[in-house]
Amino acid sequence: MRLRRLLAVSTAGVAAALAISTAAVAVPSGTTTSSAVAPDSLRALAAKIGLRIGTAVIPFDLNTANYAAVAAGQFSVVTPGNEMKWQVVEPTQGTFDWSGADRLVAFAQAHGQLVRGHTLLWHNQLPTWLTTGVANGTISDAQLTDLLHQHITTEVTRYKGKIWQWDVANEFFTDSNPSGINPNDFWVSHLGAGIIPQAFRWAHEADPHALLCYNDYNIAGEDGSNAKSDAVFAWLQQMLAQGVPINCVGDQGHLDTQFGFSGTRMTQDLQRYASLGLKVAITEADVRTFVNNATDQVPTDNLSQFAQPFEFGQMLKACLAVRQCISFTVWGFGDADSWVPGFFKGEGYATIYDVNLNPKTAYTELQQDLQLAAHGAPHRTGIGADS
Ligand code: 9MR
Repeated sequence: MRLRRLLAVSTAGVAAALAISTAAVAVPSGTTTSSAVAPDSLRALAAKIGLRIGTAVIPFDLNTANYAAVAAGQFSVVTPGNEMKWQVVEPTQGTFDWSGADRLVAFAQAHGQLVRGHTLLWHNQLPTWLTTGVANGTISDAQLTDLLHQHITTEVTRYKGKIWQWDVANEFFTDSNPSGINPNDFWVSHLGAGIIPQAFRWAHEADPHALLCYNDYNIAGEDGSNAKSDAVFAWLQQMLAQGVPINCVGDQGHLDTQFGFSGTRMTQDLQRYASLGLKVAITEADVRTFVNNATDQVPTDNLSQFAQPFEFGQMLKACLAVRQCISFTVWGFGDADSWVPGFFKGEGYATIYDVNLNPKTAYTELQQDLQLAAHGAPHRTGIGADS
C-alpha cells in the first residue's frame, strides 16, 4: 500500500468529579461509565468538547496489566485491529470465533468506552475458504453475494447496540489521479460497485442505530493532489442522493514523516464531507519514520522526533476544527504493537508510546492540543446515528 501518509491540572477534587461524560452520546446499551480516569488523560480532556479519543487494540494483550491500563486510562473508544475481520471471525465456513471481538467489547463496556467495528467489506483478510472457492469456481457470484449478506447480518446482529461506528466498507478507491472505485477490487470485480451501497443497507437493517462509515486512507489531504478525496466526495454525494444509509467518513491517517504534512487540506476535506450531513472521524492515525531497528525503533534522523509529533498534532487539530469530527483514533498506542515495522522496511516509531509503553512527545502533543481545545474548539453534539 502506498500510504503517506501540559499542562496537567490535577487536583484530587477535579479527579473525583471528572468521570467521562456520556450524556451527549447515543451510548450503546450495557456501556458503563468508568470511574477513575485521570483528568489530564487524553480521553478526559477530549470529553470536555464531546470528542472521543480512540485506539486500535489487540484484545488478548488486554490481559497484560500495563497495556490494559493505558487502553482504559487514555481512550474512550476502541477498535479491534483485526478481530472483527471476516478471516478471524469465520476461519472455517460455518465455524465462528468471536473470542477476540467479545473480549474487546466486554473490556469497552467495563471501562466506559465505545467501540468502532472494523471492517465488514474489504478485499483484504478474507477467509481462505472464501477466496479459494471464488477462485476455483465452487462459489458463484450469486453465492458470494449471499455469503456476504449473511456475514454482515450475522456480525452486525451479534453486536447490535454495542457498536458506535461500523467501518462498513474499507479502501475501495484507487491511488491514481483521477481516482475512482477500483475495478480490480475483489468485491467490485465479482459483484460490481453496487455491492458497496448494498453492504450499507444490510448493515443498517441489522443495526439501525449504529453509525455506518466509509473508511479509507489518503482521503483527507494526504496525497497532495487531493484526487482520492475528490473521488470519494463525488461518490458520497451520489450515494446520499440515492438514500444509501451512510452516516460517516473515516480517514485513516497513516502518515510518514518523509512526505511532510500540513493539516490545512485535511481540515478542508473533513469539512467538505461534513457539509454533506455526515460525521467524520480520523480512524487509524499513525506517523512512521525511519528507525535504527524494529526492536528499539529509534529514529535515524533527529528531526523526525519533531516532525512525528508535529504531524500527529496537525491531524488532531484538523479534527478539532471540524465540529462533525466525532472521534480521533490512533492505530495502536505502542511502537512494539504497531503494524508499521512489519509492513514498511526500516520504518517504525509510528505511535504515541515507545516500545516500553512510555509516552512520547507525540502523546504530549495530543494532550496539549486537547487542553487548548477545551478553550475554544467547537463542542461535538448529537453524535449517535439517529441525530
Ligand atoms: O493493523 C492491522 C495488521 O495487524 C494486519 O496485519 C493488517 C493486514 O492488512 O491490517 C492492519 O490494519 C489495517 C486496517 O485494517 C485497514 N487499514 C490499514 C491498516 C494497516 O494495514
